[in-house]
Amino acid sequence: MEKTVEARAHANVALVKYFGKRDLALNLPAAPSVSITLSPLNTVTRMSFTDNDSDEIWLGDTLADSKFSTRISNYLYIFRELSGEHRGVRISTQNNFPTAAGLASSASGFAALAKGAARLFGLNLSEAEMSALARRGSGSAARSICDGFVVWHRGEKADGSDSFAQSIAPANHWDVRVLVGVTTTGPKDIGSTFAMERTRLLSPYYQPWIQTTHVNAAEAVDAIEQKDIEKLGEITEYSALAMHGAMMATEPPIVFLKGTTLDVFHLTRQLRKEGIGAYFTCDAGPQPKVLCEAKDVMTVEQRLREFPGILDVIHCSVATGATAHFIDHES
Ligand code: 2P0
Repeated sequence: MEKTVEARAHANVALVKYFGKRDLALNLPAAPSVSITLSPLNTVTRMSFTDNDSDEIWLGDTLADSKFSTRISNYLYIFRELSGEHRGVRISTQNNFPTAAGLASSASGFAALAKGAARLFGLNLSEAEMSALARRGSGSAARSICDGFVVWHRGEKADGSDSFAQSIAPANHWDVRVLVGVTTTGPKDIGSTFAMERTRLLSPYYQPWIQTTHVNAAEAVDAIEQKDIEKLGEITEYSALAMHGAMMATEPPIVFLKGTTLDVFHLTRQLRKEGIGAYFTCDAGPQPKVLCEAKDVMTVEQRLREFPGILDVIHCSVATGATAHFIDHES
């Protein structure tokens, strides 16, 4: 019986967003980004070698379609080259949250896959090397490798070896929460990679967006170190709105925000008027996310749950980085 690896990685939410690449093939970002690794949103992936050279990819109980399987097989080629091992791999992967609805499933998915594949293929890698490999699968996956509060460096090198994420502070550094307001569970209309490229090529606000992101990333790191929720929250809102502003200024425009998403942004402003430190963010999808400290979370969650258009609320805490280990039983 082939040995099975079980890998687990959490999703992450960017407070300072990654939105634009300096290299499309290597997923090299045009600017740094800053994130929080989030529990309970995770991907669990089991992997073992097959007795032939074909890969077999399962999404839960369903065999993946050829487009998805090809993306995974192409990605595994990196591990085959590094290890010299060319056997096929059987993979079964499961998210505990909706896929492709702006909840960063590719981040936890590729982080778990990278971590599991490194273990299966017997590669002994540093966390920075691990993060850079996860990045090749999906940019934001670089951050899901790491513990707690995370910065992903832009890097300067053409080969991307200096573009990896690292923890700024561990998960227990500061008890902040992120409440994800679920407005829809269906797949989104356009993918974030496509939206990013179109924004880079067509938005007149792309260069200013990238310039401000450099400054905001450095300030967000300081705010996290100082546990300054007001400073971090203001940067977080600015980054999300500036990213959406840049993409909305393409022709034709890219608009992920729905009415409910924007209404939740105004809810956070109202909460702040009431003295509660709640701050809005949103990724390439319609789900609003609200950042606050643990002391305020019960109030913020209640207000979000009763808000019109919010179907559900996922209450997230700061999580540790990705793990992988061999398990005894058959996958
Ligand atoms: C982020 N997003 O920083 C930003 C904010 C979406 C909006 O990273 O092309 O799936 O695979 O590198 O990582 C989502 O983009 O894109 C993302 P690729 P990815 O979280």
